[in-house]
Amino acid sequence: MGQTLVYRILSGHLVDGKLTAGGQIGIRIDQTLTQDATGTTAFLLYESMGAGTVKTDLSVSYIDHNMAGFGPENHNDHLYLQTIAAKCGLYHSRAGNGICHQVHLERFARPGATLLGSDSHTPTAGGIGMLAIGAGGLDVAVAMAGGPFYLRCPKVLGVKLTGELNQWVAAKDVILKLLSILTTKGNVGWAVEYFGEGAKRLSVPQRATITNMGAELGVTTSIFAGDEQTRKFLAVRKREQDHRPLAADADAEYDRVIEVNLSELEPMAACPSSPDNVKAIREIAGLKTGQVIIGSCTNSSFADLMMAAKVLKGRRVNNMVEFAIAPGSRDVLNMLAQNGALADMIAAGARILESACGPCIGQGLSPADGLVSLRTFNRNFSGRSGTAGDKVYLVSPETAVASALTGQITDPRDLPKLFPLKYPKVELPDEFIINDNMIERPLSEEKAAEVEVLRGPTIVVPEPPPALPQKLTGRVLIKCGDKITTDHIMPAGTFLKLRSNVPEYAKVVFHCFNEEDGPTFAQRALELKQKAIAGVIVAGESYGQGSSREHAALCPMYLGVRVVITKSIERIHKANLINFCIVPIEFAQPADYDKVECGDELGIDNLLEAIKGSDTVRIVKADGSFEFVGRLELSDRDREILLAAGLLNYTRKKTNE
Ligand code: MIC
Ligand code: SF4
Repeated sequence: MGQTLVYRILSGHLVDGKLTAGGQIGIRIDQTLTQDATGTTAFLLYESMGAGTVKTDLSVSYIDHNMAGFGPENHNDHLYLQTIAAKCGLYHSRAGNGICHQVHLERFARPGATLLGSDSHTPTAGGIGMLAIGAGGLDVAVAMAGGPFYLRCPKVLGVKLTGELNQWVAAKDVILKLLSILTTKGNVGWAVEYFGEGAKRLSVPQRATITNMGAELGVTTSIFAGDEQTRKFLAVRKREQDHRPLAADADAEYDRVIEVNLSELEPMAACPSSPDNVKAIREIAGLKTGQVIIGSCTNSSFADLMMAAKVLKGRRVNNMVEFAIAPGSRDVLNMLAQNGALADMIAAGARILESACGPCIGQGLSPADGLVSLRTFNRNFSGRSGTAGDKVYLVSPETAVASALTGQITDPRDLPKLFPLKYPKVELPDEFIINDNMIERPLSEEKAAEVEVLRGPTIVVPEPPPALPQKLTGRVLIKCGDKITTDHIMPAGTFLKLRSNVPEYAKVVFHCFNEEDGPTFAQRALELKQKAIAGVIVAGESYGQGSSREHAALCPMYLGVRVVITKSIERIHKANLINFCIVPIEFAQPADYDKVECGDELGIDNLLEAIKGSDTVRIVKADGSFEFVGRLELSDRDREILLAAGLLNYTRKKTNE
C-alpha cells in the first residue's frame, strides 16, 4: 500500500512512536513561527527553560497582531520580542512587514519540511507542501528548544479535486464547500490532503487559502503536493532552491476520500456566526451591506488584491459601504504600489490598512450596530469583530469586491451584467519585489551575547501551575453549550494588548458570558480559589474551537480552574489545558451533561490515581444525589505532564534526568 504525503513527511521526521492513526507520535520540527499575541508568553516560558539559542533549522518571530498601540503594551511587547529573537538566534519580522502566515509562505516555507506555529492558521504553509501544524506557545517553545512535537498520528482525508474553477469562483469557495460538508465539529484527529487534476491547476496562494481554513474544520493540518505550481511560486520569489517535488504514492490509501468538482462550485458565504454556516451567494444576494474588507491571512495575496484592483479601476465603491483592504505582506503592498493597482483602489474609495491582522482580530473597523459586514477572513465568531451581535459574512475577494460596488451581497458572476467589465485574469509576475529589510536575521553568537533583552513593565512572567491534588473538591463555575471557541473563553479585540500580563488578562475570562450586574467569572473563580475549591468548567461539543491562544488555558488556570468536563474537545485547546495542568475530561455518557448545573459541588476522590492509570474517573456530586463517569482520553505523555504539574515542569524534569 502506497504512502500518503502526510505520512511520507511524518515518517521522515518521526522520533518517537509508530505511524498508526490514533497513536501518539513525536516528530522533529524544522521550522517554527510565533506571532506577537502568543509569542510573548511563548518566549517568557522559553526563557524559563533556559534553552538559549534555538535548535531548529529556522525560527521566526512575527509582529502582526497587536499593532494598534493604544498605551505602551504593544510596543513593550514588540521590543521584548525583537531583543529576545536577537538573543536566541531567531529571525524577527518587524511590525508592518506583514501577516505571519503570508510572509512565511513567501519567504521561508518549503515543501517537505515541518513547521510548528503558535497560531492555528499555521497550516497555511501546507499550500506549499509543508507539514505545518498550529499549537500552543509552550509547545512551540519546547520545539524551539529542540524537543519533539507530540501529536496524535492523524487519519488522512483525501480530497480529490477535479475540474476547474469557473470565472468569479475562488479558492475560498472550495474551502467553504468543504466546511459545508464537514462542519467545524468532529474532525479532530484528521489531516486533509488535496490531490487530483483540479488541485494541480490551483496556484500556491489559492492552495494556501484552502489549507489556511482547514483550521476552521478543526483538522491537524492540510496539505497540497510540491509540484510545478510550487516551483513557479518559489522561483518568482528567488527561492527555487527550496523547491522539492513531492507527492503521495499513486496507490496511496486514504482513510476517507471526498471528491469535489471545481467546475460545479459557485460563490458562497459563511453566514453569521460560524464558518460552517455556509450558503450559496445566490441564496442571500440582495442583502444590504455596509462594510466590506479584503485582507487577513486567508485572502490577501497579490492575486487577490490585483483582481479587486482591476474590478475597481475607474469605479467607486457604493457610498454606503466602508471598504478597506489589508494586503497580507509588505511585499504585496509594495507590488501594488509600484504597478499602480494601489492607486486604482485608493481612487475607488478604499481605506488602506497596514499589512497586519487588523480587523480580523478585532483591532479596529468594528462594524456599526446591525450592519452586515462582508470580510474575506476565516472566522466570524459572534463578537470577534468587536461589535456585540455582529453580522459577519465570510466571502471570497470576488464576492467582496462585487458587493462593495453594489452595496448589497452580490454574486460576482453578475458583475459583467451590471458593469461593462470582463473577468480580470491576473497573471503572476515573473519577478516579485523582494524587500527583506524589515526581517532581522539571526546574529552571530558573539553579537547575540551582547544583546540586552528589553522587558517593559507590562510584561509579567506567568505563574506556573500548582500540582493537582489526589482528592479534588470543585464547583462548576460555568456551564456552556456547543462550539465554545477560545475567543469566547479569552476575548481578543480591545483586550488583546493584555496578552503579556496574565493577572490582568485573566479578569476577562468568559467576558461575553458575564452579566452586567453580577460578579464576573474571574471574581467568582478567585473567591473559590481562596477557599481552596477548584474551579470546574462544563461544556458541550467541540469545546475550544478556533484560535490556538494558550491564554484560554493559562488564564483559567491562574483563576484556579483545575478541571474541564465536556462532550468533546478540540485538539489544540486540549493540549494547552494539559500543558497548564487543567484536566480535560469527557462525559462518558453525553446525556450526563444535562444533569450537571452551574454551581454544583463536584468531587473526585482519586484524581492522581486515575490520571496515572485509568481511562475513566468517577465524579460525584457533593450532596450525593448523582455520580457520573468521565473519560480520560490521555496519552502516556499527557498523563506524565499532568502529574508533573504542567509541561514546563515536565520539560525541566526530563532535562535534569
Ligand atoms: C486568531 O486568528 O484567532 C489568532 C489571533 O490568529 C489566533 C492566535 C491568537 O489568539 O493569538 C490563532 O488563530 O491561533
Ligand atoms: Fe491574523 Fe486573522 Fe490570520 Fe489570525 S486569522 S493570523 S488574526 S489574519
